[in-house]
Amino acid sequence: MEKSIEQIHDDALREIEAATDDETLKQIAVRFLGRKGAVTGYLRSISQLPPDQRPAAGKRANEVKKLLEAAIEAARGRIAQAAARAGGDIDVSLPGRPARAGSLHPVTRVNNEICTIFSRLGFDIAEGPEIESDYYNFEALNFPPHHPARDMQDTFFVSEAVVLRTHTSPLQVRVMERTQPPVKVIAPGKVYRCDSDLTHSPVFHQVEGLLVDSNVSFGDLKGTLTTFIHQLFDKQIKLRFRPSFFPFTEPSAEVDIMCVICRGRGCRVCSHTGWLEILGSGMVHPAVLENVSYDTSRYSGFAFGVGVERLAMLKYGIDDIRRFFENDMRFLSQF
Ligand code: 2NL
Repeated sequence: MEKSIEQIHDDALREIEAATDDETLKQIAVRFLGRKGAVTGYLRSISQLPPDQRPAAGKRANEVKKLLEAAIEAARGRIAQAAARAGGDIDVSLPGRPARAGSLHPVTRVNNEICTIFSRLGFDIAEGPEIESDYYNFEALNFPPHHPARDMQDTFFVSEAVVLRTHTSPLQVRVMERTQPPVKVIAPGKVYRCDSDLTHSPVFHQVEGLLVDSNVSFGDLKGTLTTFIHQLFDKQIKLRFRPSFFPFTEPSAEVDIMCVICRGRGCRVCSHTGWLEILGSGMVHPAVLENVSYDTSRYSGFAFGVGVERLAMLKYGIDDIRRFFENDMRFLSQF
């Protein structure tokens, strides 16, 4: 017998510890534990020992075999870890990939700002159906049957008596039907008109406001809208009220604000007038109040309507309304 089992054990452990790759480990396993390996050779040679030494020698040789198998397995783990650290499969020191955060659509942002401003002024927020009856969209709002304003609005008809709402006023009619004054409500939402170009989209967002109480004057309307514009843009922005016409208000006024792009000096956006048309408003027509059975000798009110896309275009300097609806991530991620 050339080598003692202890000698084989020591030699193998030294080689296993020195190994730095899997291939070397495999060769070590073959040379020591394989069919023609050192440990296997030793086990065969036990038969040549005196009978009384054989059991102890066999037991120890089997122990060594187990110890070496475990040592090789441990070395395999050590080598895999070292490889990973040196740029293998997983580099645990890499910074994490940041999750892509979404952002609110500019129309949603401006809509929320408008709602926040009016909430702070004490207005409730009403929501309701986009598919409306002719009654709520037109008749209750003092558009007589066959009134030219119905064509003027370029309405999408679902059937003869059902339309896609052309404004959010019908919501306010529903609120008035179920509550007695004081009523102080805004109605944000999608509205539909058969119209499409640089500044018109067939679907757009509107916020309408309504206040009905005793002793409501045109001065209250002016004060409320002035506060609103000053909070949405800034306190330097001037407003002017021009006579206008809507079937549902009397008197009616269109509200212009000082151009927020050139601050009144004149530019392309305001067509060199220094002013921008942004709101429709007026004192609620008594016929509208009568349609919801309000006592017109006790109550009066003001109302207004504003297009959200129009405000968002001015706030962010966007010149084509269609940008809002194209879902171009490069455009949307700027907000
Ligand atoms: C515009 C015009 C306006 C109203 C909306 C209203 C609602 C009720 C009664 C009376 Cl329930 N009026 N809303 C009043 C005046 C103008 O909107 O050009 N909007 C973009």
